[in-house]
Amino acid sequence: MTRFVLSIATVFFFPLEGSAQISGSVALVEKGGVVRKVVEGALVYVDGVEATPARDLSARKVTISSRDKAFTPRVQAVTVGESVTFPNLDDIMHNVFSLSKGNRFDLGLYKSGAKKDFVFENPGLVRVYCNIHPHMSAFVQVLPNPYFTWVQPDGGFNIARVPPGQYTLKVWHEEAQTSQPVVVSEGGASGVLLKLDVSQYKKRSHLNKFGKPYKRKRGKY
Ligand SMILES: [Cu+2]
Repeated sequence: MTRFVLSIATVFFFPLEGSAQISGSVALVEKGGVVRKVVEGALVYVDGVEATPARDLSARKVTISSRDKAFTPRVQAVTVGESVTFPNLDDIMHNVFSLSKGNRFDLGLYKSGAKKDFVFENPGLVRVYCNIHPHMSAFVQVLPNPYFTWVQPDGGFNIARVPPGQYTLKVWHEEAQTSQPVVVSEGGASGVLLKLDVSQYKKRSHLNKFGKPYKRKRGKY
């Protein structure tokens, strides 16, 4: 009987997922040690959590639109098995594709107003491009668990309901990435500072969906 009462108490009063949070800030350090004033497109996530997901992400819709010959937003994060919808909001055709290992796809050429989905089945960074417009690029981070968050413009971040444990905290930004160990106690982990050296970043070019260089037509795209 005692055991029964205890197990009921465990279920109702001590939820399986953690109530601890990881909070801190991210600094993007440019040439000369200057810290960028506004942080945009930085993702912080916890690697190594094996507990039941604390957040049900199944109802949310993740979208990357093609608008004004650009992907918007340019960076998204999903958990393994989630899909992203790619609507074409332009008056011209686009062809969204990726050659990234584990999540290769080609949505084909589609017109204004149409949209297509892709389910991301493997963890990792996915580079998304358009086969018509070489300057269009986006990123999808496919993560094994839902313990991630976007960094606020002022650099602050907060990942809620993390189960206590020892993990690796990672931060990804298009221009730099880093990771460091984090110990999450019952009281969480606060004041975590992640510094990214973005001074060495160089924009990279890419090939089309056939693995060939893009062909410029009449000097325009
Ligand atoms: Cu395009």
